[in-house]
Amino acid sequence: MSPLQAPALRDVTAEEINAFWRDGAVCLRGIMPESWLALLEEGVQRWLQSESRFSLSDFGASRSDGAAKPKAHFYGGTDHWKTDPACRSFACDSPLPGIVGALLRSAKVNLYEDSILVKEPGTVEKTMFHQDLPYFHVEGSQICTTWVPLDPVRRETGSLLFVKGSHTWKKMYRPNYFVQQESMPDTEGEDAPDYHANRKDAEILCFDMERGDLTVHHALTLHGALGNGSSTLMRRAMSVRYCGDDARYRIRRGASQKPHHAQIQPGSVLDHPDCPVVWPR
Ligand SMILES: O=C(O)CCC(=O)C(=O)O
Repeated sequence: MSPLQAPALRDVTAEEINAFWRDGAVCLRGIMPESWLALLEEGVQRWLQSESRFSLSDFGASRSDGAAKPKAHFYGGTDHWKTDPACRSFACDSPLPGIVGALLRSAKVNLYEDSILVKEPGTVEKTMFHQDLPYFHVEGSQICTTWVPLDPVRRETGSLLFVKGSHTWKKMYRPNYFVQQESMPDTEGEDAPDYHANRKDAEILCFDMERGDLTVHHALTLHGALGNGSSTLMRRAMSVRYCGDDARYRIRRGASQKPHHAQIQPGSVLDHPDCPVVWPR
C-alpha cells in the first residue's frame, strides 16, 4: 500500500478523547503506521542535513555554560510543510488530521504549522515550560499540538512533561524562547512558571514512547521537555499543530507572525492557503 493510503492503525477511543479534554494531554499508543513515519523521517533527515537547520542550543544553556560551542544540539524549525513534500504529505495527508478531528470533536481541521524538534545525544537544553496558544495568532478551544517521535523516547532522551489539567486554569502565560525561561518582549500576561525548577504543586504527565505512538496536547496545556542525557540515542520528533471548528484569527502582540497574518481579518475563520483545511479530505 502506498504511504498516501495507509490509514491509522486503530481508531481513537472514547477514553482517549475524555483523557485529552480532562488532562490536557494524551498519549495515543500504536496508532501511526510505519510507512508514514518512514516518509516523515525522510523530511526530517533532509532538513537535518541541509543548511537551513537551526540550532536552538546556540541560544540556550550550552551558551551560558561559557562553552564556545554547544557539544550537542537541539535543532528546531517551523513550517517544513511549506517547503518539503514529505513533511507536507505527513501534515496534510497522513492519518494525523483525522486523529485530531476525533480528539477535538471537530467537523473540520485546519493545519496551523509544524515544527521539527531534534535533540542530539548529550543535548543539555531542556525545553522550558510554555503554552502553545500564546505563540499562535488564533483563539478558540479546539486547538492542539500533536508530537510525533521518530525514535523511542524515555525521560533520559528528552520526554515531554505536561502539567496535568493546566489547560483548564483560564490562564495565558507569556511566550518564552523555548530554551530560555525569559518571556518574549511586548507580550501579554504573566511569565510562565518554571516547572523544571519547582514541581511541588503540579502533577506532571510524562510518557515513555515507542515509534508509532504520539502525544496530543491542548494549546493551553503547560508543557516542557527534558534534555537528551543519552550518549548515543537521538530524539527526533515533529510537532504538527492543528485547529478545529471554533478557532478564529486573533493577532497577539509580540508573537512572531507568518506572512498571511498581515492579510487576515481578526475574528474570521482560518481557511487560507497558508492555514488550509486538511480534514475531512
Ligand atoms: O520537542 C520538544 O522538546 C518540545 C515540544 C513542544 O514544546 C511543542 O511542540 O510545543
